[in-house]
Amino acid sequence: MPLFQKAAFSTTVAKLRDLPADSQCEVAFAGRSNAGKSSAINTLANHTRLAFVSKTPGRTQHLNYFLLEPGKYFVDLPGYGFAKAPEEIRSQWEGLLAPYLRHRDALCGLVLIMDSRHPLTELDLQMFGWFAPTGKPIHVLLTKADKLTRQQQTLVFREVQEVLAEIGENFSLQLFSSLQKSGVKEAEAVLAGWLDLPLKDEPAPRTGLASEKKARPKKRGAIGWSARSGSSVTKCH
Ligand SMILES: Nc1nc2c(ncn2[C@@H]2O[C@H](COP(=O)(O)OP(=O)(O)OP(=O)(O)O)[C@@H](O)[C@H]2O)c(=O)[nH]1
Ligand SMILES: [Mg+2]
Repeated sequence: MPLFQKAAFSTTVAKLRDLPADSQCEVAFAGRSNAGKSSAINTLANHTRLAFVSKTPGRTQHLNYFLLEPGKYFVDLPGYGFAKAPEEIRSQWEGLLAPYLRHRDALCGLVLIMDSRHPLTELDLQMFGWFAPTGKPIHVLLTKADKLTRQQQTLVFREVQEVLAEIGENFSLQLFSSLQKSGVKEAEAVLAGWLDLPLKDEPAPRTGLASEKKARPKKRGAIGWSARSGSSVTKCH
């Protein structure tokens, strides 16, 4: 059974004061609007319509909480980069997202979703720069990998890997496809570490994606790629 199969919708949060008080450890999914955040949550939960997926960008407007185990959650965040009135964006960031990302103690790591065809947008880089000071880990999913050839996958993996290595240490990276359900085991292994959940089917099998075979940097973790040397992983307590 997939690790997050029991995920169930819990609550939608529009105001900081409504954040679940019982959360000990939560993983948030951030990224550009339409990048595939909600789809990735559905794929990890092995569920077709747990998180709301839409062809219209900007549909996830609040923080949607999905309960994994008592006290442990996935959080689907509103996407950035969708053309809205600037004051709307500012108030959403200042009022909800910025304080959430910076100060939420229960947040144990960020999954940053990037469309593998359009990675590292200016807003993605801003997000890295902005979240990195928290010292918490970021795991990048280069999603919609099904839209790329193997060669393109390898190239984009390397390109993003190089940029992340320059930015900092607390990053890891992998290719992912919600359509093909590829990269699930790799993501599970990283998130299980953050959430302190036991992995059921070890070891994680190879995804067969090009990055696994060709892009092996010197400092490589057990799965995917991690910019952090050594094996320390943030866990919730
Ligand atoms: N081919 C392909 N399409 C995908 C994949 N992941 C998501 N999509 C499609 O991309 C579109 C946006 O997906 P969502 O999961 O709603 O994206 P989101 O990041 O949650 O978007 P917002 O909530 O608007 O910020 C939908 O049409 C999905 O079907 C993928 O891995 N492969
Ligand atoms: Mg969404």
